[in-house]
Amino acid sequence: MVNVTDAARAILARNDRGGYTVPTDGLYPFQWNWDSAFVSMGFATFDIDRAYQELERFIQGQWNNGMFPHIIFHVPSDSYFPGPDVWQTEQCHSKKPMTSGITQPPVFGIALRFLYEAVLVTGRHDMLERTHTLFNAALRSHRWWLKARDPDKRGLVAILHPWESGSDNSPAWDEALARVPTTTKTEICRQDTKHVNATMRPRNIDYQRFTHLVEVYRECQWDPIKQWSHAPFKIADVQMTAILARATADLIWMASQLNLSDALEELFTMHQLLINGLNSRWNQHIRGFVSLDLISGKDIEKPTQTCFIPLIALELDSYQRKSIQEEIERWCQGMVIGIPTTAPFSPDFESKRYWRGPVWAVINWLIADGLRKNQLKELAAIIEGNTISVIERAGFCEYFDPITGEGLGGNTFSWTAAAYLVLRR
Ligand code: 9WN
Repeated sequence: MVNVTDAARAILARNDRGGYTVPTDGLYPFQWNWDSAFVSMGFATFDIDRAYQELERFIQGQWNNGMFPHIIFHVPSDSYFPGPDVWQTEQCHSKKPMTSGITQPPVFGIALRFLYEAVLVTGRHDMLERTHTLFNAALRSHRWWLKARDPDKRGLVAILHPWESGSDNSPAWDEALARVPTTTKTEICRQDTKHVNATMRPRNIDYQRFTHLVEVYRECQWDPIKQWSHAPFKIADVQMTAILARATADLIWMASQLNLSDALEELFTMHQLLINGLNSRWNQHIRGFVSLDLISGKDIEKPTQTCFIPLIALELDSYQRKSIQEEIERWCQGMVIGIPTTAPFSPDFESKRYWRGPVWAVINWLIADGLRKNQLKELAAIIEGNTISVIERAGFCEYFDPITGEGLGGNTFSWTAAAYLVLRR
């Protein structure tokens, strides 16, 4: 019988393109932002040099203004839409690899701490300079987040495109996305549905709106101030904010390890702002945290995994803890595997369609981590155990049907392999 840990390492080796890892062969032929951060943690369980390399290749795509783009197009490929010809971001990152024009969840800072902890265990002293370089890139990117995506200092950072959330077609974005026109100047040549059954992917109308948004921001020449004022889609996202807050806490830890007292003060201020912002988003009815639509001014009361992600950054009070525990248990009732990304009792739930119900290993990883941080260790262990066993049964798939446990989307997925390696330790 093949050892599953070896199989997970083999997935990472197979998706290695020379220092960076593609999410999976064919469907996603480039380096993705939050995928790479998770993948680096997977590598750190057995090859710390390669783990560092993953982040080092990633920061090659950092923009002059500090933004970490969501895709780095290291080498051309025509198996993905939209490619660099659609984004047209050359002026933002002179002499660097081509990139997309939007960002993704800042898991980078969380990964950097994870990697540096592994370095400390090995007692290696030759990684300091590399660590400093990565830390500085992370700090610049956090500054970009606050400046570009929270100009009103609410303590909540906004997404301007559903792709930025990483949960592209989540029901959480439905109402806001419905206001975005479906007209596009670009010819939409979807490649994803050549790799994966269309019923497991976003719909064509979603792609029209996704592409329309890209065109709006391209016309703003990717200038953050212009984008902010022209954005037809603008959501203060609690998932994004929570990841940024947690990553900021991890950078605080890094700064104290590295004796960077100047950075510490700035990071503390950033962290407090984000924690206050997140705390203000507790919603009694949903029994979780909710995002805010900055265009309609409305709370987004959709039961999606987003509501639980703030656990990774916050210390909940006992009432919130109990509510979230009960809610997660309720969502998992009758499921072969939890946690569904949309509550199964919601009319929006679709067990096979991408972010509208399927279980994602990295989301379980984050939520389990948040549960542990909040002393809900038993529930965390159940979720981790279920994630490990579904991967052992169904393979390293992109996501899983919570009702049947079937593996869906792309297979041989890098971040699913990384999740396995980290959760199985
Ligand atoms: C758009 C790579 C990425 C993940 C996202 C996931 C999916 C891309 C797509 O794949 O998004 O960025 O084309 O569908 O939604 O979370 O980072 O794995």
